[in-house]
Amino acid sequence: MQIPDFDVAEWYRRRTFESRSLDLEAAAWAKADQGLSVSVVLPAYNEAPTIGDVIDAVMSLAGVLVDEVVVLDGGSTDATPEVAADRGARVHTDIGAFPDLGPALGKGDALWRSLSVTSGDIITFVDTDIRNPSPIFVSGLVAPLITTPQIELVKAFYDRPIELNGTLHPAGGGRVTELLARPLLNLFWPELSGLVQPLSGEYAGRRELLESIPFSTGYGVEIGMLIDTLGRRGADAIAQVDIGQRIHRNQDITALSRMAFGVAQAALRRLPDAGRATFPDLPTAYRQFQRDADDTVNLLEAGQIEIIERPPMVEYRATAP
Ligand SMILES: Nc1nc2c(ncn2[C@@H]2O[C@H](COP(=O)(O)OP(=O)(O)O)[C@@H](O)[C@H]2O)c(=O)[nH]1
Ligand SMILES: [Mg+2]
Repeated sequence: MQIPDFDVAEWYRRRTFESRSLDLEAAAWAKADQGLSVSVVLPAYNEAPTIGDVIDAVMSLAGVLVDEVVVLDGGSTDATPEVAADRGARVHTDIGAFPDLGPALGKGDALWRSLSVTSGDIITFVDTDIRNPSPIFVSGLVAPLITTPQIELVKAFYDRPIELNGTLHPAGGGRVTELLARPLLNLFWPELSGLVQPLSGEYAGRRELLESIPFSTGYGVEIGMLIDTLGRRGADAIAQVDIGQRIHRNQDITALSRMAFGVAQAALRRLPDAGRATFPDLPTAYRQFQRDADDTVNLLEAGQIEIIERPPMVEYRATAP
């Protein structure tokens, strides 16, 4: 099967929202009208310095856009569970959620287990190492789900500054995203090439969707979820929201290398099922984004990056005029 032609720019226009232009009040009314409940799941492994403020930001929406806040703790050895409980979150350990399965196999397994200890119709996942948390990380993600029935999964995107020697540099973060995930998606799943941050840890989905797809363990969970949602529900079921900026812990290159290996496994394993394991004509269009001075993010015209194969020199010499 060929890689399908897909109008990325058209999807981007229809399915990209700016958090500042969402009507959160209307979303809160619509949520009450439809009787929808929202769970927030916070995966955490040794996040005591940051998890308290993340919970406070989420809790500010309690009773309005949020009904339940649950921390999935991966066996932290610091004060993460105590801080979390103190700020009003319900704390589960990943092993407590499924004792028969033993300790969770990384982040994706923790998120999968969270489905069994939450009850919301909509589940929002938020990383707990965020240093600039804000309620918009939750409200901005659930609003499009509440107001648009066709949308089933909403991903956050943002600038990811990187901290080098104590100084923040804009847009230097997201190395696994830029060097692995987006190139892979542009090659094999161009329908997902309009996602600015496909690996973002902040996203909301409908329980019905999340319970019907597999979860990759570890750091493969986000790319696997996108590919499976695309396969089962189509590109229009996926949307993204600009949250502005996110600052979190930047991992060192050896940790990112392991992360990239997991992300690659989750993506490549899905090629045969997606019918994309044979590829006579790989796409050459590559999508990139630019944040303007007025802070809107734009999808740029696709650039063409075509790699051609020069024949072995002995063959070339033999046939060259
Ligand atoms: N429960 C649980 N949470 C985890 C595990 N590994 C990472 N996390 C959490 O998942 C979130 C994302 O992990 P992080 O290491 O920051 O990944 P990155 O943001 O992609 O660099 C953070 O809130 C972590 O605390 C795990 O094995 N179990
Ligand atoms: Mg992080």
